[in-house]
Amino acid sequence: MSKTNHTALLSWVEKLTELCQPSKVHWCDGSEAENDILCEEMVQAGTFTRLNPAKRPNSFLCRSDPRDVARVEDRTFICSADESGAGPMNNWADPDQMHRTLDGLFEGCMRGRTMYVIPFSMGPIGSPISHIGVEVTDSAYVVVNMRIMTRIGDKVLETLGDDGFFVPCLHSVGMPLAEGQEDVAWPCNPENRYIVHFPEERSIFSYGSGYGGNALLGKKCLALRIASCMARDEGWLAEHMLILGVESPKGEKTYVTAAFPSACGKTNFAMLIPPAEMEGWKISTVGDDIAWIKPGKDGRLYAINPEAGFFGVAPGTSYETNPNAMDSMLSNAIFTNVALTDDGDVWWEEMSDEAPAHLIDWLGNDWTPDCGRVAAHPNSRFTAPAGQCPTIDPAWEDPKGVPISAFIFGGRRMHDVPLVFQSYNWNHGVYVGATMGSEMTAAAEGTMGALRSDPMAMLPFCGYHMGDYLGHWLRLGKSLPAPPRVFHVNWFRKNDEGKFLWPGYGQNMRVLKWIVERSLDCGGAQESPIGWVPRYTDVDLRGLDFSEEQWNELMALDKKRLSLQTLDHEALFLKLYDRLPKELIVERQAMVSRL
Ligand code: SAT
Ligand code: MN
Repeated sequence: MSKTNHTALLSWVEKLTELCQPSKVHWCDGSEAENDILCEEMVQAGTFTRLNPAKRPNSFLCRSDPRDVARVEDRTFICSADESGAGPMNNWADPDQMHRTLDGLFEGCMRGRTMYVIPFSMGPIGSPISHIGVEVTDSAYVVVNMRIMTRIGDKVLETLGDDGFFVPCLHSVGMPLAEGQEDVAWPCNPENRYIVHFPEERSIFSYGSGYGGNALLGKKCLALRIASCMARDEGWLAEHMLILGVESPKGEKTYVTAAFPSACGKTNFAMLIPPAEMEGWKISTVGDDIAWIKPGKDGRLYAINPEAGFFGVAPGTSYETNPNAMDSMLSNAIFTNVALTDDGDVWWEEMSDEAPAHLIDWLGNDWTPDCGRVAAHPNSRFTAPAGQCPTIDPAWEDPKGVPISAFIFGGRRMHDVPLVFQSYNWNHGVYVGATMGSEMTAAAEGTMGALRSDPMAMLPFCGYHMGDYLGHWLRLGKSLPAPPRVFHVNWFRKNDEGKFLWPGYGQNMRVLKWIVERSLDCGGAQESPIGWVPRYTDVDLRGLDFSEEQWNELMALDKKRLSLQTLDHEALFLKLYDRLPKELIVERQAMVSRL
């Protein structure tokens, strides 16, 4: 039974019921009782394995179909009214034609299944920065994950009222069941996947996959691709950024956001633990993946985390690399495609120094340390409530958001980019964000070590033309009396022997402290061709055995390499040529002449 009088919502759900022909419709209320029933049903169906309650209460393991393990960028479409609206970085398809394709796919696609209606809020319910979506799906796995990742259920319907705006999101695993046909543990349709966005309509359609961002439509689809279009039209920012708070020993709090491409340790940075020598400095976590940022009446930018949970990559996460993430998933968590231990707990690569002697791997097979295979899929995930994070910021659900003092961009750059620098001004900062990139770490991503340009870490997530997006950033900065300072960091620089020059992890607090000081216009720095850089004495290195020679090697600028890099930027600019803001060409010229 629906608990809403929202006419547009009711008639949309009715239309979908006719189209998808489910055997049942269930309006999700978001309660614990409902969650318990769905999880138990998935245990019965073989989709979920209940983990040992003594080790991990109220937590479950799920194994997906091995053909459905990650977002599928080549099957992701932006169907703007005309092709140029999507820009050269997106797959475009004609909206009318795509609607016809989708109508065909969705017709009868939920036969033999329950259709769940999930009203959800991205951001604290009722915050002026938040937005509401409704996901209609035939996957119970999606419901229980959305319940962790967003706020769902009756309270959202109440806020929506009788005529509030919502983003309609339709999802199906694309595997209808014929009369008497037995289901499989992870239904999907890998041959026929579509992740489709209609930016003008503000609607989302997803077919054929049940995994992560393909199916949890609040995350990348709504909170980034559709929201970036809303933000452009309404004068705010929807960004692929973590948000963290830095508290000084005097109790002063400064919030910053940071954008790193995937596999650069965003979740670790969001939950950083300062080294013992930096007594009194504290980090708190507002979000680890997405930031919605709006100008306030006072001319400052305020950010919320639109999500309510973490959907983090499991492998590599450990009590050594990120104890706060580990503590966040001690209970009420869902694990997808990790390994199962003999005592009913989970394990993945690098979780402990020594692997258990026996496991059931992510494919459900016996696994031993010498078998030559990984136990967990490299893109295996944990879903955990953000409120369970020990460092969660007291203001993380504040409807006002938190005031942002700095933007940080970063990437994995083995050779050429120093540890940290500050842009000279907002426009230069936008140039730094636009030209950021990361060296690829897996052969699967492309040529190992090659630089993948990823403007503002938004390459797969910007719902419109990247040139217009950069123009939007420039305009927004111009409208602010004192825009936040912009920085670039690189934790990954190596020497000629391939050894990392900077210890990283908690020691990144030293960089963060400098960034905070510079944002408050008090830290020391000197000019360089790429921006303001800290001298050895400008950074708090107390208690760290780090010589001035080491510092100079870490911060060295290779002018030849940097000049060559501006040629890479040229390749990006050529792609965006017809909508490239001229301010960025000016910045590039300035950079070249400084070099
Ligand atoms: O699968 S998600 O989109 O949620 C995570 C990612 O791939 O970045
Ligand atoms: Mn992400």
